[in-house]
Amino acid sequence: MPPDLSAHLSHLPLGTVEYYETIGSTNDLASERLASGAPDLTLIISDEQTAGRGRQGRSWHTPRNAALAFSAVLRTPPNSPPWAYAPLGALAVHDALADFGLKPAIKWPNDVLISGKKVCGVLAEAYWQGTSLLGVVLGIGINILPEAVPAGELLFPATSVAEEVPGPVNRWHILTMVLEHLIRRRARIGKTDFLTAWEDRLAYKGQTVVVGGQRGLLLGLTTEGSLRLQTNEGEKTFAAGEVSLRPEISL
Ligand code: BT5
Repeated sequence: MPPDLSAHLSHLPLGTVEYYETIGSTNDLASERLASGAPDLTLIISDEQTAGRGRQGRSWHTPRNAALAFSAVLRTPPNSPPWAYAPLGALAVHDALADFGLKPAIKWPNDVLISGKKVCGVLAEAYWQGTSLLGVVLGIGINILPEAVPAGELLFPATSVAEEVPGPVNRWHILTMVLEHLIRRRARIGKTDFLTAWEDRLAYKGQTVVVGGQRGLLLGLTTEGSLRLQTNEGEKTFAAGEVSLRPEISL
């Protein structure tokens, strides 16, 4: 593990921290660790991913020396709502980037944008034992340098932290800040201020967007984290995982 990385993380209440120069997907290894009983806040961090995953079978590009890619094993308390973990990751990244003076926004449900471009993707995967939630693997990918942004056609325009902040950026410092926010915010899951914080940081609020082929005004969130849209046929709600969102402007 890079000494600089251990020094940054030393004050945090983490489980085991594993660092790799290259790996398939940090989420895959973290799910193995979850299954084999790894403690809460076990972290798998990799410089490069050769099979980084997005949602619904999409891929996530993580070349060498350019990105921050990690997955956290989260042991979930009883009755914890599984849908809260992707926004937990997005909130933590949002607030960490805001600490650098940036003005990020969360593109519902799980992307973090800067200047309207995607800088981070979150992949939360829930693992069940029968009907009880065993835990969640929370995977976070942040583009640090411009090389992290894949060349060619993307679902959504993308950027990197270095393109947005003046001066050098240390990815382990960003990781530390994300983890600090994550640990703090996690205690608020299930409370109204968790939803309010998410809603306050949503991109395109009050603007026309297209969700699952439906056009409408983005109103906010339901108490279960679904998106509320005012369409011509009245108010509709969309659960995360079923649909993706884009601003009307990109049509
Ligand atoms: C996501 O999926 O945005 C979730 C990405 C989660 C990645 C982390 S990295 C650590 C952990 N280990 C993993 O294997 N995954 C997690 P989605 O919303 O489905 O977006 C995927 C789409 O984003 C792709 O189809 C591309 O169009 C685009 N994309 C791929 N790599 C990108 C990048 N580095 N920056 C911006 N866009 C990217």
